[in-house]
Amino acid sequence: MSKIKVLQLGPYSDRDEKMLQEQFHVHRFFEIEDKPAFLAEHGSSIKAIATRGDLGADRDLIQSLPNLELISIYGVGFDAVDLVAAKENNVLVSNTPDVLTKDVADIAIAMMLALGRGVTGGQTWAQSGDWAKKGMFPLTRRVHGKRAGILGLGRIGYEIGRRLTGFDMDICYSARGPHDLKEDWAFIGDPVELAKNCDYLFVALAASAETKHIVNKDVMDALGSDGMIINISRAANIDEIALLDALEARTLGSAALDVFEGEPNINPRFLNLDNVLLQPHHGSGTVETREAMGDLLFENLVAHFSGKPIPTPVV
Ligand code: 8YV
Repeated sequence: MSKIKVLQLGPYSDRDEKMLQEQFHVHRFFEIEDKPAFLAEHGSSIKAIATRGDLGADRDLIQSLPNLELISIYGVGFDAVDLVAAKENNVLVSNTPDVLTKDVADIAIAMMLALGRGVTGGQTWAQSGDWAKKGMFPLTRRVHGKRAGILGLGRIGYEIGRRLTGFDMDICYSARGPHDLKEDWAFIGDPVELAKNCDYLFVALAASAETKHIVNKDVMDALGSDGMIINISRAANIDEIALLDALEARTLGSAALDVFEGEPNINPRFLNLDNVLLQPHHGSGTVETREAMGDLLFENLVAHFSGKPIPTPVV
């Protein structure tokens, strides 16, 4: 029997690509120069898309594949997939939840500590000879015992909170409503009020049209000149221009960011700031988690084309 045809939208690890290619006829769409010509010739034979959280799949692409059955996302975020177009065209969508939760929470904590305690600046101080020339590294701000706000208490937000309790932090969170928690974390529904009540604001919301720029100038002003924003979710959750303005004017203390508008090309204004920590969208980027994500991407494809329910559908 001929292999099912899958349109692959971006690179994966060698391991994952080999696994996909053994089972499916994979078209590496990102390497094809004349995409419209390819779609005109092969579009009707494609049954599945293999994409990533950052790449998604838009309406035009979905509509140019009339026999598409499944979009399998390597990533938990499905904001870049046009779910309405998928539904209209009876296309299933799967993602890779849970397997990456703890790694993303880990990097959020690492970013808070690294920026808060000047870890990268400290390394430059030691390596550049400034230590010998100038003496002690400038003092930083304490992390433990401070107040943390978590905007979006989903799986990742919750794991961030669990880790923060180890730093004796007072924790508050925003969500659609209060969660039934065993922890004594305070629910503060309004993002501006949340920001007023914390020193470190973690942005851990699943992005949607509803959450676009939820972190706006008012939230930044409420956080203030000693406050820090840590974003491991999606760039669209923050008004990035307002963020740059606030960081430059120092009305906001600092920001640690794993995600950017237009990534991987980031706004050059970020490059001149000393109150930021910039990471290349790698919250889920450990060998262990990326293997688990690759396995889930593959398992969803295999299940569907074996006539079974997909293990991790996007609801
Ligand atoms: C990316 C992510 O998918 O899970 C998500 O939604 O954004 C990430 O895990 C990953 O970086 C691969 O692009």
